[in-house]
Amino acid sequence: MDTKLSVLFVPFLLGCIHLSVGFKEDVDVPIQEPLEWWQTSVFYHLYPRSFKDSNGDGVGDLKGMVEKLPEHLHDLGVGAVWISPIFKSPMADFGYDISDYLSFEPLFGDLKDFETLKERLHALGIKILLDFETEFKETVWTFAPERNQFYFHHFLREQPDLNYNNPHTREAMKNVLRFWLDQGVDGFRMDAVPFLIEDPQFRDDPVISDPADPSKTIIIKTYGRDRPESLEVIKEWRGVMDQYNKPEPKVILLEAYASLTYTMSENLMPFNFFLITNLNASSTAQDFQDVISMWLDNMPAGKWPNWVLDNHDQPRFTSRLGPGLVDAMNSLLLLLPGTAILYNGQELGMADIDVLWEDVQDPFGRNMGPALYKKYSRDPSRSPFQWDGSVSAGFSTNPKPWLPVNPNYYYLNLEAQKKAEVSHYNIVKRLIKLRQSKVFQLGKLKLHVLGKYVLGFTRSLPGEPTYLIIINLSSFQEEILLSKIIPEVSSLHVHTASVNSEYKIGHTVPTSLTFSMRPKSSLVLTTDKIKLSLPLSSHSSKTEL
Ligand SMILES: *[C@@H]1O[C@H](CO)[C@@H](O)[C@H](O)[C@H]1NC(C)=O
Ligand SMILES: *[C@@H]1O[C@H](CO)[C@@H](O)[C@H](O)[C@H]1NC(C)=O
Ligand SMILES: [Ca+2]
Repeated sequence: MDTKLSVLFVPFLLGCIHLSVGFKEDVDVPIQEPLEWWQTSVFYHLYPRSFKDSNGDGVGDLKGMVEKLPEHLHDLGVGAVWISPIFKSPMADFGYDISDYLSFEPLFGDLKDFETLKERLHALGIKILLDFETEFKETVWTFAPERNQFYFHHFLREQPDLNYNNPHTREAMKNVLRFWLDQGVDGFRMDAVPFLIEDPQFRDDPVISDPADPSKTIIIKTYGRDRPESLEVIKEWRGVMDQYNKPEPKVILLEAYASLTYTMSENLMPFNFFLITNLNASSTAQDFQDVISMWLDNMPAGKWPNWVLDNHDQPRFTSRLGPGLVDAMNSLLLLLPGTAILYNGQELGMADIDVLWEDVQDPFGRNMGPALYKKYSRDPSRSPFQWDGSVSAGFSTNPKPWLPVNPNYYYLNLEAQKKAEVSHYNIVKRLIKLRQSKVFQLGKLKLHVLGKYVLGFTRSLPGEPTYLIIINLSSFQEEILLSKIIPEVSSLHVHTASVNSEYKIGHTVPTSLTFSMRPKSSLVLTTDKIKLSLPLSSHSSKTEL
């Protein structure tokens, strides 16, 4: 797995007015108004094998999505979903090895099921994006006896590279886009973009010994990546999509294993994985500030930021940063300026599972053998969605789904969290609603290092209430004084508090006195009046999940 993940985000802009509002306090970067759907929506990344199984074979499918997805996303307030590959595939890499781009893998369902899903989502105003694999995807040549020739593949041997230097290949792939656009999809997520065009000289990439296991070697992909010609191919695809821009623009989410300078070029906005790759359980408030600033400071004028904490290739943030930070990290993701992408289960605070060697499914884990699979397998973050406390967490009637359900499902599940007065789910829902307000869409961001392990950030816009988000990352004794950040008011109101916080919605916090927060807790404070007003002492003792 390459850890330098980033994704490009290619928007399709219609005529826009320029408004001089910058996200960073000190820079005036024009933002184009009115904002478009892909800027104001929360995106939901769905891993299809693990969302909902309709027929008891233990694998999620399209009928299961029809049953659960529209209602779930509507309740949560999500505006768009992108579904990891469901195309016809030999399943050497669970759908990332595609054999037919124009039909679905029967395991998942058929075009009719997709049509029903799309219609139900669109009826609720929710956009749908498909995964568009740019390669039938270890830089090596494999001999194909049927052709008496070697073929080239960057990834598994089942994923031969397409030759994008061939105009027929390029046209065929454009026709794939047209086919799905005609079916009414609202956009695509594209994979492995820096590898589109191979080195014309087919030079050998350097081989070094694997630092993790000196008995193995790894290939440093050098010549066949980040080639400028790959950007040309993407521009052609954009051209195709531009013809479908009415009534609303289509988007492409582009995943690229590439450097900032490469992905920030041209008309592309890299999809931002720094919160995944550059933070860990010992990161300080200053580290958080640096990682957030690195993105915003490198973003060219007029571009739109985006934030990702989890995906199907990485351990969940509850493992990377610590299980106590569920609400804190979701608040960060949802209240920073720009588009937020939620990975299914993140809204519940789902955690990685432990997988025994005999149960390993991910080929990248299996290929590493019993000693190393835990380091490489992507199974832990792909466990079935936890719907309720019944058999297999309500994911399947099959008691043995393709991957084990997390054993915490009996209390950590959607049904229980919907009922609880305070829960991760209800907090995400409340924050998704909050981020629809102008101050979160257009307001300035100011980051504050309030203590070594206390991070704060404000969002403000003239004429709107100011919001201050505080996250206690630590277990160190530190006290903070809010008047240093917001001197103009004597008190702030709690808009949202994390499940593990001693504060509740409506509490008032004086800014002129020092105050403290529980470890790993977070608060969304505002200068606005919160309808429900409570004295600090009346802590609710209702069920909390
Ligand atoms: C954790 O991340 C910080 C930056 O956020 C870095 O300085 C530190 O070296 C990392 N620690 C580990 C153990 O990777
Ligand atoms: C963060 O939590 C730790 C552990 O309880 C506590 O000692 C510290 O004072 C808290 N920080 C703030 C700013 O409240
Ligand atoms: Ca199924």
